Amino acid sequence: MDKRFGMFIHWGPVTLRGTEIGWSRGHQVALSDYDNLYKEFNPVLFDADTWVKVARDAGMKYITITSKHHDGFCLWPSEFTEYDIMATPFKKDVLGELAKACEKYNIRFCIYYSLLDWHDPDYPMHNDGSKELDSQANMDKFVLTIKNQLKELVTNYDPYMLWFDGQWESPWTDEMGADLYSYLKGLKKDLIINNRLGKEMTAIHDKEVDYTKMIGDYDTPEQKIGKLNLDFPWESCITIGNQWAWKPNDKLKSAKECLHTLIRTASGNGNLLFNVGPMPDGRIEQRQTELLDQMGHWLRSYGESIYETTGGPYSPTHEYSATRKDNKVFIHLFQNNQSELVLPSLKGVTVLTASFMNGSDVKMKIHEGKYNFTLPHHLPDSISNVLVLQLDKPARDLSLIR
Ligand code: H79
Repeated sequence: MDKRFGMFIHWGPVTLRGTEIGWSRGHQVALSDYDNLYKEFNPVLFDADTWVKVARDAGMKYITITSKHHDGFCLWPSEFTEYDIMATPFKKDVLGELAKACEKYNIRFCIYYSLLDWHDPDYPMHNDGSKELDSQANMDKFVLTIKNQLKELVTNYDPYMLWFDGQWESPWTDEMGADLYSYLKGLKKDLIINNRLGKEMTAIHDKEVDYTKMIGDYDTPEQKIGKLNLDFPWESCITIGNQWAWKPNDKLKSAKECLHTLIRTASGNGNLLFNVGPMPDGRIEQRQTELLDQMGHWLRSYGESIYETTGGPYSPTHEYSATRKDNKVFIHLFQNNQSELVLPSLKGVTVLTASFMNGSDVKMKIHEGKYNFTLPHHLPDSISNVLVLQLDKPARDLSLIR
């Protein structure tokens, strides 16, 4: 959790059509077309070092790549299927090259793996939204295949984390999830595994979760920022544009939205797994790398307020959110046209100084149990500003102010 910021990569033959990897098969793209795209998948401009450097320069500490998404196509040479990268004209081990580059640049290498598979006849559902279960399918056999593939992945690429998906479908059960969890920990005991081995998760809907029912080490809110939680680790996965897989001219978030997404995540004590979708030729689109560069630029000045911090003590509002570390509370300001900021005072500590990170001191008055900060007309940073409260005691011990 101290790493705070990782890169999610969704990639595969579907990028040749520019439609979504998770639900365009048999919809925007005809089945017969979709299932033959691998024959044309030839990303000759793929360079693992370049991808990893983009992540590193953005301030990301780990990379999680789709080894196999719901469509069943595998980005590594797998002994247990023909439907993999070796069947394409490209014939290179994308996962292997990426794992090696991650090692070289000290970035943690992590693997996404979908538990459903539209391509494998043993899995009972053969497309997105299937209503009927195929009686010819064999879930026991399918689970064996999954275990074989995962053993292959863990043995060959030594991932730091595994990111499962698709466990909401009816053929998958919590029993299978619990069994797979202990199987994987048996293969590598310090492997970190997300909670999509079991049904209980925050996911897309804002439902209250029962942490005792979860199977996995951390929660995975999808396309939304998780709630402030100091007790259970979480990581939000969020796209830089609208689609997971590359889409030409996809509407991307602004640099400010990208940064505020990261800041709000850290303020909730969570991680951000920020998704990019590389193009079918193997490059990450320049519009995406430019945004990531801007995040990296900001983080080089303000990283102390993000990495290795704890969320809170203030609950996030539309105006601000907070992180803390050592004797400091960092107040992240989301607006830049305020003349004043009022915060409830912190109990049992004294604010020694208040100043802008990379800027000047800020005038603070205490009035009726509240801190009143006078904010200048011109703020030091054009994208996102941080007010630092220097305390006389460690900020970590402060209770949350809801
Ligand atoms: O890989 C990306 C998406 O392609 C994949 N997850 C991210 C990381 C994804 N596949 N499908 N979906 C997302 C949408 C699934 C939504 C739902 Fe449900 C499944 C709605 C109802 C069933 C799971 C259970 C989520 C909410 C309840």
